[in-house]
Amino acid sequence: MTIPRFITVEGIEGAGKTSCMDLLERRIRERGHQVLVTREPGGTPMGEDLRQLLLGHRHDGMADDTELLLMFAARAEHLHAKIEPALAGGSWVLCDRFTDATYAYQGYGRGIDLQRIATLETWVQGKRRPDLTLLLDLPVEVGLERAGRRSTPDRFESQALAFFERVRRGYLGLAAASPGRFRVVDAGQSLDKVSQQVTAAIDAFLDQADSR
Ligand code: T5A
Repeated sequence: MTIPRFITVEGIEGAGKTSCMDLLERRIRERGHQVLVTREPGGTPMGEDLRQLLLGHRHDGMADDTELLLMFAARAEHLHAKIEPALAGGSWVLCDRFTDATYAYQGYGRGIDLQRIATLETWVQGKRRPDLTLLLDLPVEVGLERAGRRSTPDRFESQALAFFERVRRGYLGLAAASPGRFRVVDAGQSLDKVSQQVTAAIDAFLDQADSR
């Protein structure tokens, strides 16, 4: 049996992660693998409650450290209750955002020391890291315009443009530092063209995983 793989999808708001997740799930299932589809923050009943605290406007003045710790609290529960049991049971896991989002948003966006994030990452995750991360990259203005078309802005979407520029640069820096794990997709193109790039990336990964 193929070793189950942990795949994450990242990108700024409006990058198109939702359509990308659907496509990835379909391609993985077509190869005969079970796959658990989940998201962060969230993925468990407690994680979804924390998501509401983090994304809603009830706590607009939340301290940056509180935000960081709540992200990792949700992640600890998610790993314990959902991700690790799924992988141990032979299912692949496909997650909409994971710890790269913490580096990008809390680290590069808010300015929290990256070393503190790395300490929490090791504490909460041990050696667990994604096997493949698709980064949907696009200009900030395009992403925010797409996201804004859809709903009223959440606590993150209400941030200034400069915040998202730092987040985007942070993501690209993370991808450059781990080229073996990341595939960067040009998400500023039409949905068809984005889908082609995502399909090529996941098919190549599946070919490699299935041949082992
Ligand atoms: N966060 C999260 C942290 O700060 N730290 C962390 O550790 C974690 C885990 C989560 C928020 O929490 C933050 C980051 C986030 O701010 P979320 O709901 O997961 O929020 O993330 P969002 O980015 O807000 O989700 P969005 O739904 O806005 O983005 P998507 O999923 O990337 O965008 P999607 O697919 O819904 O597309 C948006 C719109 O664009 C259209 C779609 O049809 C849709 O209308 N679209 C396109 N239009 C034209 N061309 C294309 N190629 C298109 N692709 C999509």
